[in-house]
Amino acid sequence: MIVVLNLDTDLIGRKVIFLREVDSTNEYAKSIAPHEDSGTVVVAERQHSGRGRRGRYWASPEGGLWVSVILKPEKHENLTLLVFAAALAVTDTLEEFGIKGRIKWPNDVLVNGRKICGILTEGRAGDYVVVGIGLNVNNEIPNGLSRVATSMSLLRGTEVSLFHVFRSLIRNLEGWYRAYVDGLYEKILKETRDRSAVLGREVRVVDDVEIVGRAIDIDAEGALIVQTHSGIKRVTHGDVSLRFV
Ligand code: BT5
Repeated sequence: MIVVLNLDTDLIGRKVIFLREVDSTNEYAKSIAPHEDSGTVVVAERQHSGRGRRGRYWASPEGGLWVSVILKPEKHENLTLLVFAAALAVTDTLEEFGIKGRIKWPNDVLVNGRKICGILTEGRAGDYVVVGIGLNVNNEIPNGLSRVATSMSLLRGTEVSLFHVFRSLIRNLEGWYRAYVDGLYEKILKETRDRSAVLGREVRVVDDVEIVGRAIDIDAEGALIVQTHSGIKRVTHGDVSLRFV
């Protein structure tokens, strides 16, 4: 069954497609993106094949917020900043529920060092971008992840209204997306640095080669600057994984 509801928002969420169950809201959003307006939101109660980066699994049982937003910015430059804009919207929403989230470059939001949200941005250059956001709200955290993940209800000690979280997230996404479209890159970068879980910490960046050092900055393009024994390295947002040392 598909329920379509229209919210009174200017851009994001003007149209919301609500699904009880889907493989992945990102896959669904990509399949309809060419024919949808910018701002259409796909949200599902459950995903049976929720995905992280590099085909990794994203646990998506009922009770969490599994959302994908179709965006059609005129300029597709610097999508890393769009990921940051989404992460900022998530931290704003957490704040509204009394939870302090920190952004783990490039695409996670952590609370007390545990992952509460992951963001997966995909798209077709010049055409559309799908920003997928998985936020643990009232859902159970699978056993295998209980030491590394958390949820809003675990942190608050009580269930929270999924609809209120959703509405807040859509509003905040709209605000930060406008900042992105208006080219307020410095604002996005400053807030991302201020809310970073990474800057000043010893990190290990795992890619084709491994980089170990202290994360010292996020540059204008959104790359992470790491001070290593052999000099300064610049790590761009790709499929890298970042661990704390
Ligand atoms: C991410 O990937 O963090 C991006 C996750 C994006 C999920 C959203 S939900 C809506 C939309 N539709 C989709 O199909 N995806 C998007 P990555 O950085 O690769 O992290 C994946 C890793 O996070 C896994 O290998 C697990 O270790 C961990 N993980 C899986 N499920 C989790 C959960 N519910 N909460 C916290 N951590 C989780």
